[in-house]
Amino acid sequence: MIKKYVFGKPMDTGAVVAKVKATVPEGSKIGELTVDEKNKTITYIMPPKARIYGLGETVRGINKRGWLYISNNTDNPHHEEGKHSLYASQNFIIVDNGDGKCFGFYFDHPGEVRFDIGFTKSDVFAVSAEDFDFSLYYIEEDSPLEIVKSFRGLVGKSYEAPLWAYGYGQSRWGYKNASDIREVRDSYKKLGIPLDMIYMDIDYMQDFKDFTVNPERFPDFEAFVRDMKADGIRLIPIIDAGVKIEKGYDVYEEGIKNDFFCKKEDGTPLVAAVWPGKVHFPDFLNPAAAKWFGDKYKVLTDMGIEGFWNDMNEPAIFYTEDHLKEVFGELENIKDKELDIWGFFGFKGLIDSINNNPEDYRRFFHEFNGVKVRHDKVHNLYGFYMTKAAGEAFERNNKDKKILLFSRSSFMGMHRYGGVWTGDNMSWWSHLLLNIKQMPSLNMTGFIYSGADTGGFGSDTTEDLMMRWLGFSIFTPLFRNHSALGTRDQELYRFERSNDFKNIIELRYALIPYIYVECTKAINENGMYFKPLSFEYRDDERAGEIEDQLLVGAHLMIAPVYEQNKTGRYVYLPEDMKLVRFRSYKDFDTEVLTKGDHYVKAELNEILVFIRKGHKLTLTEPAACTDRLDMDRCAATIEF
Ligand code: MIG
Repeated sequence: MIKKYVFGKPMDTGAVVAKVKATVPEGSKIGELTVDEKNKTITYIMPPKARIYGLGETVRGINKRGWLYISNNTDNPHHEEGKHSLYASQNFIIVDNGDGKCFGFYFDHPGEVRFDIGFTKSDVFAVSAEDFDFSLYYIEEDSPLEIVKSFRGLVGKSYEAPLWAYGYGQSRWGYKNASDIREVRDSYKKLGIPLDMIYMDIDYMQDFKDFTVNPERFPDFEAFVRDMKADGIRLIPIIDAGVKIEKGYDVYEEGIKNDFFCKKEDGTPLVAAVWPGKVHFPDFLNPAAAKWFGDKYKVLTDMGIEGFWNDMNEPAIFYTEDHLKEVFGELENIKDKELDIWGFFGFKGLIDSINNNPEDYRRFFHEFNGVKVRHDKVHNLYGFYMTKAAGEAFERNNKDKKILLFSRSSFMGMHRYGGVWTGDNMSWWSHLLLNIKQMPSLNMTGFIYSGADTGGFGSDTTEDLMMRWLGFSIFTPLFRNHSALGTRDQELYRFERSNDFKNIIELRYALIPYIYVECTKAINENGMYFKPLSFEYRDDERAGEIEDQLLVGAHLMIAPVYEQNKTGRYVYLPEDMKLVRFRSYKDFDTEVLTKGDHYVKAELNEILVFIRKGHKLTLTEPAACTDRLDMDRCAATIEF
């Protein structure tokens, strides 16, 4: 059961699609919550055993208790546990109070929201927002999973990716031209490792201009797209939020002519800088601007492109022209002064304040629902509305096809238009574990098609990290190996144990029917594909604390190895299960294990899968790419 309460004058964020009539609260209590309008806070006193779930893509664990999470979409490539915000804001919470009772709520607000979950005071959960204008949806059901389903009914059906998007994708920031990309294709082919997608990072564009292709690097782009597709490979270009300021560039000229860019108080468009140099930000919140920008994707779909990733849409700001002027002014003041140590740190702070500066997010405005709104008030909607613009354009312009679409920044509601990847992680073992923990939280909020940069984006990966990470990522719907410019090459053919890599990727392809069917179920039933154990085994206190094993679809549990130099791990079984230890889709051994704790061996090339009682796993015969998969060809069936 869902009840809606309205406080102040909330903006319609577009997150909720169901019509719910507002209830007037009686006094300050809404179910278990206490609303304190004077202090702009909603509180809940957490019983000792209460577990808190939700919030989608964040740092830390599946149980969110014990930290301060701030909804404030930020381009921050350091996903350490000391951080409070990442690229996404999903203000959805589930409380399981530990006594068999649970409730959930959605705090619908487009600006900054603080979720202090036992951070300031260990038993106090406090939600606060500077502007106390919001709709609160209070959800009561019998279990956390039922709360998820109810909530998702409210926010609408999740995005469905095309089947081929469940294949394996290779990406790297630094592929410069068609021959670099051909080399990726040929190297995979030579080793017989399946591949479905090669991603094109910003270097494919002409001077980082959206919807352009550099003709020297990609002569006859259309033919190139066709040629790759003949090998079963789709090219997936990146689209950045900022539009380069350049006379004669059609996107810039049209944006100016139609007044589609975000403007400052004085009515002139904001000048920021990102990869293209100086840019304007399209006002995706303005429907006419959104339609215009969305239709631009047609430039690429007309050339045969079938998928995109939207980047830098928090939006990331390297600097704004105005703030840079202020900084130079300050520098002028201190230039000839003798700096004491505090003066020196002040100077250093000034330089560090240049990118993603909070002041800059207060310098520009949107035309939102016909009203002029300062950006920071609706900040968390920007990536959502960019992706919505693209998704709605595909519905208009590409009716006969499913287009792959995912974004870095997100908000509730965006799950209807695309998936997400979790941004710039590092090639760290701790980030493999973070990836494992992020997936079920993303699924709660309807982001089913999601995944992380496998192998890690920043810093140098190692062969063993790549192997173990793949051992997890073969279960994530979005399955992409991506890395940053300047880091160690990490395409699978760069390593020695190519046969083991081949076996792992083939196992993914053998699992695609299972993964696809289970994801489709999660989408159609408003359910989850990745679930924490606690969602199924509610009375099992041990299971409630397990965050490094996940339920995957209806039939399986996985227990990835996420530490270096390990040849096995402890696994907790909440019931008897059949262990399948895969070395490849046709080389595996099985063993029935009883409920309880087990130490389970898993060499570097081995993947642990557990089949739940009364369930089965069917594998198909893998192929070089999804287009060539015969999903009805059964390679093995393992039952318990
Ligand atoms: O400032 O396009 O998260 O995946 O490779 C970095 C270059 C911009 C950030 C994305 C990353 C991508 C990179 N982009």
